[in-house]
Amino acid sequence: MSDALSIQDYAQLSDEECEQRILAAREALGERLVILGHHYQRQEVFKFADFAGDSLKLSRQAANSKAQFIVFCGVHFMAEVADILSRDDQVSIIPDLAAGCSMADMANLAAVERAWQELSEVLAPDERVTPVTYINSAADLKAFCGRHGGIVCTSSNAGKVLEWSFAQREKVLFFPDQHLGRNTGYRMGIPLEEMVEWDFDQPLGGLTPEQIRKAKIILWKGFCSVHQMFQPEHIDKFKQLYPDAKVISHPESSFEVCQKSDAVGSTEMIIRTIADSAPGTRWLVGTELNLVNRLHEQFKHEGKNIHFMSPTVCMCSTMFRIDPQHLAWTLENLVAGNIVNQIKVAPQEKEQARLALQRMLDISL
Ligand code: CIZ
Ligand code: SF4
Repeated sequence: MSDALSIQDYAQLSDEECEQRILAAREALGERLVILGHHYQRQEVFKFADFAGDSLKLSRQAANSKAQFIVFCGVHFMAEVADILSRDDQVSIIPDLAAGCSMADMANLAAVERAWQELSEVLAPDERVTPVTYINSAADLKAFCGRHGGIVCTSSNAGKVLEWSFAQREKVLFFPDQHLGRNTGYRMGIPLEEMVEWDFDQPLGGLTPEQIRKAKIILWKGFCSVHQMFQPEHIDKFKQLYPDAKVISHPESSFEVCQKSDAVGSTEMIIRTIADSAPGTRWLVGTELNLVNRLHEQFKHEGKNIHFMSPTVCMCSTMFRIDPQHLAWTLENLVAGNIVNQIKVAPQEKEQARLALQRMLDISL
């Protein structure tokens, strides 16, 4: 172990210099290292990934790999999931600790515990409400779900997870993303009036006891700042220009956008659907820009036309924090025997969070 190398010394390096150093460090670390790249990562970083995928697929990869060091090019909650699902001797690392998720930050343990407490003034939540957290949430919220008979979901399995949840208890408290909750609930046949919004800044979520008693799903008022940029008008304008084109959106987009889309699904589903479509198909895609740009590059040779839904450039700014400079810094530190930016979930929290994740894995195989 030597003194840790400082990130300041990397800030001025060009992407090309970083590339050489990343490749050399990767070579030196060999099988001790696995680099995971989320679909929303910028290409300059994504190209170094040993595995690409959504948060869940990547965490599974990590847990099944022999590697000692799991370098997660994604955001904080993903590196936490990798730590929770991996073996004790594996180390989960994020190249920049500031790569959080603004949606995940919209729900915290204190606010969710307060909500649970307030709900108990109206009904007995531990008997009547299944707490469901989207994987885009901190580990302590996954642990909350673990100890209250709840579960985690991703955008690929939210429907199955809600079915499981209703088989346990009559209602669901869904956090932090109202849109994924509403879009999935509606698709299952739950009318909009039976899905109420919990405003975490208001006493009793801004709801009356009567509204809570009648609700099937209580939706936390969180959202993704990237996916909320997509508007139904973008779809209308596009369809005027290209009446035969198809529209595909991520379920973190608003209800109105999802209703106007031909297909709605997770990043993995979006990629699969476009890959399986016929040559010549034109798509309007409502998800993060880096993924849409990559799809455009990947499929233009098959004559598929891929368009981004918003007229403004909207990227996930926290994903963007992972750059070649931080990746080079992380890997060269590992070569020098220094572990930087390890993400380590506390043991009890880890056990309870794993329980909630395991319930999800058991039903979504
Ligand atoms: O679960 C993920 O990786 C995210 C954030 C989105 C998706 O649909 O894959
Ligand atoms: Fe979070 Fe939205 Fe970024 Fe996904 S795109 S990581 S939900 S802020």
